[in-house]
Amino acid sequence: MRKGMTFTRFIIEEQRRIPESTGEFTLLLSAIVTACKEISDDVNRGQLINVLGSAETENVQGETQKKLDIISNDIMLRALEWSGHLAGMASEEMEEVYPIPSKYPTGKYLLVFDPLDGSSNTEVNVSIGTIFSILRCPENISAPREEHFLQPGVRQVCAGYVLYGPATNLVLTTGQGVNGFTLDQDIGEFILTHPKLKIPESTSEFAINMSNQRHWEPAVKRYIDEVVAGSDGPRGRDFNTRWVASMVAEVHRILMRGGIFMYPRDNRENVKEGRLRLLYEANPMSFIIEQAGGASTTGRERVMGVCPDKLHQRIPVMLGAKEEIGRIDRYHTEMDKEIESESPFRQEAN
Ligand code: AFP
Repeated sequence: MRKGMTFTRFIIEEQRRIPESTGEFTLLLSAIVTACKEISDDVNRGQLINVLGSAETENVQGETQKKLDIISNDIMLRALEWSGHLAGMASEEMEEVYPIPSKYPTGKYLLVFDPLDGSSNTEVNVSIGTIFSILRCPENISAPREEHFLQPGVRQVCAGYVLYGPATNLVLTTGQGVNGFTLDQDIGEFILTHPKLKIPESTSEFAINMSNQRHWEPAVKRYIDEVVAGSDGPRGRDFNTRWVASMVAEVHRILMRGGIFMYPRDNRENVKEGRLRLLYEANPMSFIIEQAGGASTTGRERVMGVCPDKLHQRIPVMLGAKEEIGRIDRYHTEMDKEIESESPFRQEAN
């Protein structure tokens, strides 16, 4: 007899707590998880089934797609389009909203996803993952367009990711805390292994791509200079750094042992608005982090408060331990005040 509750039992018990629930959401989650098991299997067998390497195509962001990006996207679409629970889907890998084919019934939810985040890591056998977010389709809309997906993160019904690493983990929130599951390959079921995940408020571990240092804004430079100075600097203690270049792996590490993750905006042309995608990466991860007791910011506002103005919008995101995120926010506020006080208009007014 195996220990731990299966994912199937977990979601059915959660559904029973809400007497008016129709079961539609439970079935949708179950279909998403089935799709991720299929992706997990392809990722695992990678080289053996010839799915690694570049597909020699570009996605809407102008990034070269990996074969596995396209395969994973296709698995998500095929596993979910027939379910009857969705009114539409949007993916990081597709330029436009994916309508539910007319031969299938539609439902009341919208699904947005990044089918394979961190896919630049596929050839080196480093952890990658699928990120998803479920929104409600606005009332009386059966064929949603882009504008119907442009909802702030606070309106997410559910967010989750599946990490394909040494083990396959599913992490999920519906706004009632965060729970983590591990795939038992022998029985093909996720088992609840990390109930009620919580992030420590303080940390001495940070993740940022240091090679972008010269492009950062002064507030980020100041924060990183101070933590790198360690016990010789104003923070008076040593910090440790990690960078996997796979947001799913970074967020998972933060949920397991604390820390912060930063991908700030910088002055490179393609990173002026930020590097990560609001709908597919920043919002779902922010929902999970906040529900685990952490915080998530652009440096100037709460990520989940931002109202998206386009499907593939990018955004700065810094998330994790509350105390450090609070400090990063403060450094941005102080920087903006300083810039404002140096403005010639302000000096004239004085
Ligand atoms: P890919 O999916 O193209 O590998 O991008 C991964 C990602 O969106 C995120 O998961 C990483 O944190 C970040 O980009 C890595 O970006 P850099 O390559 O600029 O470090």
